[in-house]
Amino acid sequence: MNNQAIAELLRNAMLNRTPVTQISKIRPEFSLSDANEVQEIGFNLAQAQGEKLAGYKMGLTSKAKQRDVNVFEPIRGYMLASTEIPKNGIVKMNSRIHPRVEPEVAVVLKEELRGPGVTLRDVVRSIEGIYPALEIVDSRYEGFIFKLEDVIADNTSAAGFMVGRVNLLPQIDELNLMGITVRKNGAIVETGAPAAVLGDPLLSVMSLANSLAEEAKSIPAGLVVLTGGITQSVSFVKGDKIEVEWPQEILSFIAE
Ligand code: 0L1
Ligand code: MG
Repeated sequence: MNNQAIAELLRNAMLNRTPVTQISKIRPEFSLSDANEVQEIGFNLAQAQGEKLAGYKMGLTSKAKQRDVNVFEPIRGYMLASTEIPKNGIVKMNSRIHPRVEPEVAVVLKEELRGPGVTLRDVVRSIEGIYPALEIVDSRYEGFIFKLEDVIADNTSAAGFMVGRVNLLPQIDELNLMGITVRKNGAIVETGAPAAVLGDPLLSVMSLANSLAEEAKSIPAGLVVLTGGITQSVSFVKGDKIEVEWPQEILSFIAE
């Protein structure tokens, strides 16, 4: 199976809610460079079907997330505009396989960041807003099991995102130690703080800009950047209510 066919397989798995065997099992020689190519082809397929780029994401930037899926390197992917969930909205289960939710910090830039050589100071200077957010991940692989190459090819399991409306930029110095809880049906199931993300989620934005530069890409102003799950992700099923609580704002949804 070539990279084009793999990208089509993964896109169809998402559209048809049918998980597939890990690519690394079908093609043992499948490399990181193949995986990045499949992710790119997958984006082009989505775009050809009318999808729009809403932003970029970093994944596996916290120890909790790395242990969660047994993959120990940060990865990057993209988010499609059609997957944005309105704040306190409904998450439709009929387009999902085995979704999980994770609390994140989202960053929006007021000016483009183009690497290589982007520093943390460059990031801070370029920020328009820092927002409470959550991401829904939904691996297209059977059993939610994959290797590094598999999950990159599968666009880092990206399946949805919600961004809050309170801009935390004025509190940038306190961001790392803000306490966050995730509740499922009222019970606290995860707690954490943004420092779990590389020590500072803004470092995740820096890494993203420098990593995109390897493909002559930048982070444009106005797009959403998800910096990576702060805690382990939390699975949910139809009927569950999820709430991600920050000191300033609660993001919630009901799975229907
Ligand atoms: O933080 C992340 O968004 C990680 C995504 C890839 C692993 C997963 O599916 O949980
Ligand atoms: Mg994530």
